[in-house]
Amino acid sequence: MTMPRPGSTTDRAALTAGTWGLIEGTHTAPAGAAQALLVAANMTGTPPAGHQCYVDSATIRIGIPEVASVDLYRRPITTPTIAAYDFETADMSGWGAPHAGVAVRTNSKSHQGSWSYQLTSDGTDALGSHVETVKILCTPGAEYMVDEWIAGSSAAKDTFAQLRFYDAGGGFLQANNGIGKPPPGPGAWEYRWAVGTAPAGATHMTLLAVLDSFPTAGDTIWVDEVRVRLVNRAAGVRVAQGLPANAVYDDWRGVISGVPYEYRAEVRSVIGTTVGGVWTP
Ligand SMILES: [Ca+2]
Repeated sequence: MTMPRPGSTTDRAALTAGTWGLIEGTHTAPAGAAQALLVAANMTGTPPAGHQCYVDSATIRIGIPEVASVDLYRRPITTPTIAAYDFETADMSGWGAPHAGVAVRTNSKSHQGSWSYQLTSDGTDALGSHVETVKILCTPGAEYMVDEWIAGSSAAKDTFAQLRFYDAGGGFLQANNGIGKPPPGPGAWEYRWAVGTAPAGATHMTLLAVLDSFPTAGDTIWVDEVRVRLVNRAAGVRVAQGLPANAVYDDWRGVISGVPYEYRAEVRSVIGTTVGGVWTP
């Protein structure tokens, strides 16, 4: 018998004979740890002679590290919001018919406030189910950004934001997809965005939330905080550096200047990686 090494943790599952099963776990290296060892296959329960197990795709990777410090950036709001949808009122006139599914406003789940927009796929289109706004005026050559929060019932189905552009006759011209990926877990919210330049002849655009990856009947997404505006590439100025996690910062210039500002946080982890936050008024 091999004794567990200091700090070792076991993730186990009883598997059905002849079928593959995913076994995974998340663990924090204890103080003083310098190395990690992945024991990919360990049959327990005193297996009889000849008992076999197979291992494939054994990986070990760094999870989400602890926050070390936060920098705060500020910039003037030079591209105001053109349209925004939070679903807090019963007015759904900004949305058209859903595609390959049924969509309802719901207070069973929300990212902002109490309400969101829920799309349940009917599984009739392998290319995806989506909800789409009504057409919004746009200017050819202008660069737009839609951003939104999407939750998905399945951690195996991609979701993404999309911009679509139409001509004066309502004809479809172009679609711009954001990055598609599954939610971080079943029912968990994640930020999605898409950027696109309105092509020549475009007079209108729509904003979409798409459920991809061959949705089947019953697959569900929830959408909240959908907004669109012109792209602003200004990096802003850093107004605070090295804040601890969950810090509160009073930006006096922002208060007294009268200029409408927006802010974003840039988070540095204990292992030196950085991730930038969303610009928020
Ligand atoms: Ca909401």
